[in-house]
Amino acid sequence: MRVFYSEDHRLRDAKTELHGGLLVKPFEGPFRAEWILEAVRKAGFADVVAPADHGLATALKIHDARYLEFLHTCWERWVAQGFEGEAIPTAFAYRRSRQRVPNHIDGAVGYYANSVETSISKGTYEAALSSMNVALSGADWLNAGNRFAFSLCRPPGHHAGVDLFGGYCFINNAAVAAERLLEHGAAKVAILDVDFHHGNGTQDITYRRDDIFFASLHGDPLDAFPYFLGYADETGEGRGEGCNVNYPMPAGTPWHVWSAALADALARIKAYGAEAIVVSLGVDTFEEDPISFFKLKTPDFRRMGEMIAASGLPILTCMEGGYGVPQIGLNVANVLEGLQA
Ligand code: Q9C
Ligand code: ZN
Repeated sequence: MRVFYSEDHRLRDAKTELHGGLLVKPFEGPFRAEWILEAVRKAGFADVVAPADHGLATALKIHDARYLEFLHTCWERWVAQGFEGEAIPTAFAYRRSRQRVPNHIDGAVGYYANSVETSISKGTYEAALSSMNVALSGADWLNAGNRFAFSLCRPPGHHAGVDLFGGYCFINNAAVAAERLLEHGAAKVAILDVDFHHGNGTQDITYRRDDIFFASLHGDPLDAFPYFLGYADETGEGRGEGCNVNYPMPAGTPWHVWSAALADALARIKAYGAEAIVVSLGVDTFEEDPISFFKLKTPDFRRMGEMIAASGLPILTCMEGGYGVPQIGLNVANVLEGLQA
């Protein structure tokens, strides 16, 4: 298994997250990638490679061009406005309002946001691009005929929609990687999202498509972020009807319940006829995760990898969430070990 990793993830180092009415140190910070890389190396995954620069061509098939331009220029526009803190949205394109992009950066930030805990800070765009390149390089490793790649993406991507950022995400790394597999000739691919949170961005991107099957296992949206998408009756639309499946689960969900949902998702992916799986790997399903409510234990992550590998398909694993405790590293390493067991 080749591991793709870029030091440029460090450029995403926001000082503020709006949490419980306070501006706190973000749960999503550079230390996460450090913990994960260290544990993965310690587990014997020594083939760690920097990504190639892939430009924007594939990203432009996933994201709106004006949105990418917004991400590119947001910080300099925010600073030019004289604002002294990080860019945090305050006004939104709400129900029954017009959907036009304001000229003022304060309005543009709100237009492109799906949640407000995620502030845009200096270097965010550069880090998000490096994370996308990490995912794309993993996709190309599969395109070259290899069965496994681990893309240690940071910042994560699965909450980023066609033209939306939030939930610590800016560019949807897994979706861009899936597009890359299709560009290389695959007819059908699946994105399997095992992060604790619903992959609302990925679902937004893939909902009307029949060439990407999307399956997500997550905390019930009635009780968990991102709240407004991820119900079981969201099955896809138009050509994409039947190509989306959600498994919302309640607080306290343990491995034996969670793994039954995984088995069902894998059966659906097989029936669909996917030629490869992009795994959106969040280890925030861990029992000690500070912002989540599932009860997976460290050895369960190895079983998770084994179950996914039993599909027999090529697998690109892209890092998504997982917070708070250094065991996130071991949990990720366990998934990788399970995959190639
Ligand atoms: N302030 C991912 O796991 N809600 N994103 C935070 C604590 C947002 C999670 C609550 C959670 C976003 C990639
Ligand atoms: Zn998550």
